[in-house]
Formats: sequence, C-alpha cells, structure tokens
Amino acid sequence: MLTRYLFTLSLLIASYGVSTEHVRANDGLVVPRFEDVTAQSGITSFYKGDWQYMVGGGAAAFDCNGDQFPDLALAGGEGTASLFVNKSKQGGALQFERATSGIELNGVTGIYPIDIDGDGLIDLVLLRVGEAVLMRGLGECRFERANEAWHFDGGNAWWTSFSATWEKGSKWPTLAFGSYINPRSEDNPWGSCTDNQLFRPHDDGNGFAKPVALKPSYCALSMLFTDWNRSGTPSLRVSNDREYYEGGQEQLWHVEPGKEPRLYTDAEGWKFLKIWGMGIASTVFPNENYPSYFLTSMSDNKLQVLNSAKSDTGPMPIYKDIAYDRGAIAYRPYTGGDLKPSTAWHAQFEDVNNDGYFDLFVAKGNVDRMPDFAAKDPSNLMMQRPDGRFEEVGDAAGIVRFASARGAALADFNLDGKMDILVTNRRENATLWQNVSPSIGNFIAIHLHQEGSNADAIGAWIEVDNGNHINRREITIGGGHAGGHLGWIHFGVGDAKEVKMRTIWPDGQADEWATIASNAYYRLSRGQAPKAWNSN
Ligand SMILES: [Ca+2]
Ligand SMILES: [Ca+2]
Ligand SMILES: [Ca+2]
Ligand SMILES: [Ca+2]
Repeated sequence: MLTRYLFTLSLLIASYGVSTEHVRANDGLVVPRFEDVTAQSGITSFYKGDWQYMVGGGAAAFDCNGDQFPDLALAGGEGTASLFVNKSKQGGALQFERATSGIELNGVTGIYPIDIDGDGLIDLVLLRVGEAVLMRGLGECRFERANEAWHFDGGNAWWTSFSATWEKGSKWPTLAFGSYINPRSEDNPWGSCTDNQLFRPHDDGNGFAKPVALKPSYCALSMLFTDWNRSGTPSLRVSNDREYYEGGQEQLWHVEPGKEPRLYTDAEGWKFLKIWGMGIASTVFPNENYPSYFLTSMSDNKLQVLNSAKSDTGPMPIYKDIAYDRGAIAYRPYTGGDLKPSTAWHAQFEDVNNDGYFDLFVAKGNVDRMPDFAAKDPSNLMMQRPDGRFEEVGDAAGIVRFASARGAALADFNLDGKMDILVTNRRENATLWQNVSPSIGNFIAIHLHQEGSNADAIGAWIEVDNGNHINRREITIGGGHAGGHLGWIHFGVGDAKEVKMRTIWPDGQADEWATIASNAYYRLSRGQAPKAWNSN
C-alpha cells in the first residue's frame, strides 16, 4: 500500500516540481519578513521524551494576567510544561519570562486555553500521557488543579486532542477529549486506539457529568467543534491517524443538546477518507459563508471546501479536496534538498502580511527518524493570493529551520499588528519568530466578550468588510495540533483605512455593522460599540 502510494507521489512530484521564484518578483506579492528571536526572547522549552511523545508538543497562546499581551504555555513531554509571561512592550522586541504557574506537570502532550467556569479568568486543559488535568486560572498567571472541584475524571490514556463548545442552554462547556494508542501496547500498537470521551455539564450546574465514549474511536490527533453548515449548532470534526487504527476513517459527529452524539453517515453525505490525520485548521475564503478545512497528514494534506448545494435541510457534509489545485498540498520539503514526503502537524490560517487574505502556516517534522519521510522538513508559510491560490514563501520570509516541529501558535505577541510565530520542536528548543516586515497592510484585532458563561463568545462569528471583500472567522476552541490560542482575533485589511465589521454571537444574534478605524485593537463587549484599546 505504501509502495503504491509513494509511486503515485513520485509522479506527482515529477509533474509539479516547478519553481515559483520568478513569479514572486513580478506580481506584487508582499512577502513578510520574520526574524528568529528565540535566543533573546527568554523562551526555553524542549518537547522531550521517547515513543509516547512522537505526537503532541502543543503550544497555547492566551492572556493570563489581564494585560492583553498573549502569554504562552508550552507542553514539555517527559519534562515539565512551562508558562512564559509576555513582557514585550507594544511594538517592541518579543520578551518572555518563565514563571512558576502551577502547570509544571510532566507528561503533558498538549495545552488548550478556555474559560471553563466563566469567571473571566482563562483556565487550561492539559492533555497528558496518563491523566488529563483541568487547571483553573487564578489570575496573575497562576493555576490550580480543578479536576475534583469540577467533577472531572481525567482518566488514564494517551490524550492527544481536545475541543470545546457551549451547547445551547448550558452555562458550562461540553469538552471533547481525543486519545491515541493504548500506551501499554508498545510492542503491538496497531488497532489499539482507545476511546475518545465527551464530557457534558452536570445537571446540577457545577462541573461535569460522567463522560460518554465516542465509539468508535480511531486514534484522534485533532478535534474541532465547528459549525460547518451554519446551522447554529457546531458538530465535532475528528482527524484520525490511519497508522494505528483498523477499519477507521475521518469522522464528523452530531453533538446536539440533549441527544447522544452520533456520527454523520454515508447517507447524510459523509465520505470515507483515510489519512494520517494530525491537525485541523479552519478558514473561510473571501465572501464565502462556510468554513473550509486544512487537514495535516504525512504528505497528503487536504484542503477541503464544502461541495454541496444547499437544500431545505442545509448542505450535506460533502467536501472537495482542493489542496493541489490551490497550491497548498505542501507534500514535500520546498528547500533543503530532501525529496522525501513531508510530515505535517499544527496548521493555522492567519493573515501574516495583512493583505486581507488568510495565509497558512504548517509545522513540519519527521516523526522520529522515519526513513521513508523527509528528515530535513522545514515548516511551511503559504501566502494566499487574491485568486485563492497559495504560494510557499518560507525561505524568502526567513523561517527555514530543520528542527522537528510539532505544535505552533501564531499570535501578535508584541501587539504591533503583525502576526508572530511560535513553534515547538521535538527534543529541541522551541523557535520564536518575530514578524519584522517593514511594510505590510493594515489590520484590526478584536477580542469579544459577553457576560455570564462563555465569556469569550466561543461559537461566535466575526465578519469584516474591507471594501474589497468580506472575511469571516468562526471563534473556536480546538483543532491545530495539541494546542490553540484564545484572545485577539486578527484580520489583515489591506489598504483599507477603515472597515465595517459585525459580530454574530453564539446564540445567533447579529449586531449591526459598525465602521471602525484600521490599525487598532478593539475590545468588543456584547451590546456595546467596539472600543479601541491600547497599552497606555
Ligand atoms: Ca499577558
Ligand atoms: Ca476560569
Ligand atoms: Ca495574507
Ligand atoms: Ca507582532
């Protein structure tokens, strides 16, 4: 099977190996510029460990001390997880300081930020080899274990993925945890995928009820609650690693209030797909209404767009893979001379040159000396062009490294309007790239807030009309590979000096369009006009 696959791949390489270098110079694409500032930044975090840490290595970007600058929590594998407080000045150099926070547990594979109890302080979900741990945020970047207080049974599994949603009528979130291989089956791991679990709020209004197993489970390396059909109720997408499951495939679950979760079926349009699923990134293409999904894998990454006419009951979950057509397949290294297929992990769409088109970052790295796959496998930075095609600029942008990357967090760490990149690496220090592009487009950044539970308005949509097209973003928790970000939502807006924006809140209520000036940060509290924020 693998032989036939590699043969197909070599044909693909032969027909597709054209240089795009000269195209770039002539057509005005603004290539962003990144500088590796790891050494000066104060970030020292290795994702350590043997076999059980071949996956994971997540990064979480979120604000734990209320100053609006995104702080970082990084998985440490066999070492301890670590928290770095952001000390950067607005527009200055990226500066972090390690702080003892309470999250310094070993065995951590992934970290997701989420305000579980709705107290306005962000909590952390720690995925581990062993027990998953919920850490309640106490303010000032301190955390305490909350499994017992929230009646959460973190089990004993190789936890590798997470997503969360607030179901209609619930004050507490519903948490989905994905697990990998049975960690006790090292000699014969194939077919030993353990159950993913869905934790719903307890009826008594405090914490969680006993979890429901999401059977069948197929070694989930990424999960994402996403309202793929804009029905108002998100479904749970699960990306699974075909290396270890038997008879499995990619999955989409109905998760509807008061009902048992159930898989979308062939009859509903769901199509069988087997990949080495590692990560999920979602984006909405300009003027589109529905999310598209980039699925990372070993060489055969997918870019899926909804391909189903809307009927009375809404679209069916039928997706077309356009990764090849759009130049986003990223199946092998673009530099470094290694021609073997690539291994892709965290993926994230962000507009890194602020031209109004979301670009795609993909963290790459060999599992661990796998000889059939590239050893020198640099992460990708693919710029989206106005025609929807993607162009690799990793080399020109200055982000080529050959460490074995895993997790990543794209965030604007110094709040200068330019998205920076943090990447975790297996057995090596993380890498931090500051976006030092001298001239890129304008931007806006928005942080939603609503009173009561789900304070960060997970499940909301933000729409930005930049005068040329409308960009939409769904606010989600989950996806990527083993980590995510919570906080400012960034939109590049090109030349626009002002833009129109509106929010569609998680319950479906849509704000009026508001006109706001570019190059500013807006705190947007529900029911109030967008309010510009700055650090002074
Ligand atoms: Ca902060
Ligand atoms: Ca909280
Ligand atoms: Ca862009
Ligand atoms: Ca920045």
